[in-house]
Amino acid sequence: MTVETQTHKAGEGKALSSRRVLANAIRALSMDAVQKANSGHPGAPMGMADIAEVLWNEFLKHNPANPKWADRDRFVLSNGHGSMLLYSLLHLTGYNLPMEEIKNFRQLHSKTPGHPEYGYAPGVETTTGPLGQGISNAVGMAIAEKVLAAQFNRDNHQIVDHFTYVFLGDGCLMEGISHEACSLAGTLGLGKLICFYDDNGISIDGHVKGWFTDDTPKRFEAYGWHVIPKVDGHDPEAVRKAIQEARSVKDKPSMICCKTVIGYGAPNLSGSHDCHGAPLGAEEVKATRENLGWTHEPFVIPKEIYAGWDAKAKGATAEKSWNDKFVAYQKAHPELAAEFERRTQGGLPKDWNAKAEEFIKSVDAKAETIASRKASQNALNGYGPMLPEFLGGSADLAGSNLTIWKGSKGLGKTATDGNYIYYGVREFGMSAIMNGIALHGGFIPYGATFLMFSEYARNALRMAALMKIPTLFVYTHDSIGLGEDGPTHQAVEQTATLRLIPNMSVWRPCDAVESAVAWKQAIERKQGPSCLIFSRQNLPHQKRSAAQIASIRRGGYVLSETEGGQPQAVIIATGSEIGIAVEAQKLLSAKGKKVRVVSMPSTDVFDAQDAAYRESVLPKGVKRIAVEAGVTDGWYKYVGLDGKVIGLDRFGESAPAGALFKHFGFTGENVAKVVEEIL
Ligand SMILES: Cc1ncc(C[n+]2csc(CCOP(=O)(O)OP(=O)(O)O)c2C)c(N)n1
Ligand SMILES: [Mg+2]
Repeated sequence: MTVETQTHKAGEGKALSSRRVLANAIRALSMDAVQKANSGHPGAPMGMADIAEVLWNEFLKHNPANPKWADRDRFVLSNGHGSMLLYSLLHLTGYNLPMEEIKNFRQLHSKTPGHPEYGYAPGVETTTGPLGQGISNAVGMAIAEKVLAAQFNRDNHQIVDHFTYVFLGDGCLMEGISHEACSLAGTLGLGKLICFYDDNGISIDGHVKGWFTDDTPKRFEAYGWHVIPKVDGHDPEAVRKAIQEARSVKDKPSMICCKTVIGYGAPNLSGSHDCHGAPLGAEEVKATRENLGWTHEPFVIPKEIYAGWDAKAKGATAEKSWNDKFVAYQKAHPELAAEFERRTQGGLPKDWNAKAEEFIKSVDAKAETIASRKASQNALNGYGPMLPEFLGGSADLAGSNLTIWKGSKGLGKTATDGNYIYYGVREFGMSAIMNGIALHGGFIPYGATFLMFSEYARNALRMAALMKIPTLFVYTHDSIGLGEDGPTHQAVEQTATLRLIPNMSVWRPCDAVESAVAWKQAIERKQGPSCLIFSRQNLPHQKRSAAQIASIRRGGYVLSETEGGQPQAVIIATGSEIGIAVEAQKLLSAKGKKVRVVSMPSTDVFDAQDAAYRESVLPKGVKRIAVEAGVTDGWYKYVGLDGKVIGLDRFGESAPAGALFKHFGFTGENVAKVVEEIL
């Protein structure tokens, strides 16, 4: 098949064919880089090259010299397997991504990993590859833009005003999360979200007609989107018109459905899943060159083609014009402008630390016995007034998660002054949307559900940790302690598995004071996400000295020391089991047994402390017992093989919490008995 027979008139006319040449640069770089790496996905970049050329050369507001410019348009490649499309665009338009990096596609220490990884190449807005999450991140970015605009724009001062563009394929649309995120995007009327569906009829297993026959335009219309169907994705004029139309619709997100040919230009493999995820092969690469009329050697781009792509001057002008706008804004609204800079740079308010410490002291003074979820809400009320960047929410469990604080106001299609998102029953969507909000900047997103349903959201948590972004995941109803709802809702293995995610900080506080500290630590953590895990049931206040309160932030500390002399044993506990550990300590003390209680609300934070500190909390040679109402495996690294773990290596039961704690041995008496056994 020749280019002409594949395409749909697009090659006609001088202007159009020069556009085609620009697009072919993407095709050549993509097929050559995949060929050199001997792995990768040439099909999607070659199929979407013409769409990308129009979007990037005519519409995208960006400055290659400053990929972090606050008001740039966001571009998300949700079909992240097509990474060479993005790398080609970044390279060609003038980002700091030299040809060496393209040549090193998929190699160790390159900036061009197999899938676009946030933090590697400049201009990559989010890590994509796990299908469906990129579009969901983009929904978060569009929400962030909308809310930030409402908070900061003033008459004649539109300093927040950008689009979020997304490329996505059949895979993203098949994934359930795309339903969660796109449904909410419709409800919220995210008019500056513009998506391009790569409707090529192909996914890995072949022609999608055997497994994906949705009427996508109707589906998105039903969500309340503006849908532009049947656009020829190889006709730049059609693509341009569609983009113009999409940009003009301000109250609905747009879905531009582009008919494309996967691997466009490859004479024998285009239109087939064979070019989805494998090098074309030397022969086909050669034939594609001929078919496209691309006469240049691999990784050689002629000057005039670079010139056609170069976005540096245009980008500098665009940013300068924004900078001028910002200077005028600074003059008219100096405080807002300073606040905008603080928010978009991710800094905390000047008096944050002092005021937060005061709040923690006040919580300690109250000495309340309350559920830690209630303590969490109190913390939101304590910190919220200082943090206009809070953008909270819950997946239809606001009243249970207690994530609404006094300053919360629901976000809606027209209620753009909201700071609280009713995510509906969409745990995975919520989590990926929060990641998008965090990536956009200007906000601290937090969102909640029952701890059990962290499972529904799991890969978004992993992505937050991988991207090193500060998303806050709030989980309540943290163990069998939730009682009557029974084993389907009782988290047993979740806390342990969250702790297994690298760079995830996990907190399971034991009372109101620890809850306040956990929130503070999570808010201050900028290099990764945190999970804040709270109880449904009341937890007793623990008495602490000022020094002990100060050590909570070290993740683990001596909460209750034995009276006199060295302890014979250390009980380590977290959350709701701290009260039980302290009871056991008392019972043992009455029998003359010297036992220390260590509270360990965050194992990862404790593990990061220096050896001397860890030794001071858990001295070598002293027997240890861990108590946590969950699976036991993770605790053996602290108690050793001669220690004991009182946990739950089975699912719970439906019964009142008190009865369950007793039934499963979470009582002061039982813990004391086990301690005596090992002494
Ligand atoms: C969540 C998830 N599941 C599976 C995969 C593996 N995978 C990568 S691409 C792909 C097919 C995607 O089809 P489509 O989006 O139509 O891409 P095209 O072949 O058209 O480029 C699959 C199943 C993945 N990356 N993410
Ligand atoms: Mg496809």
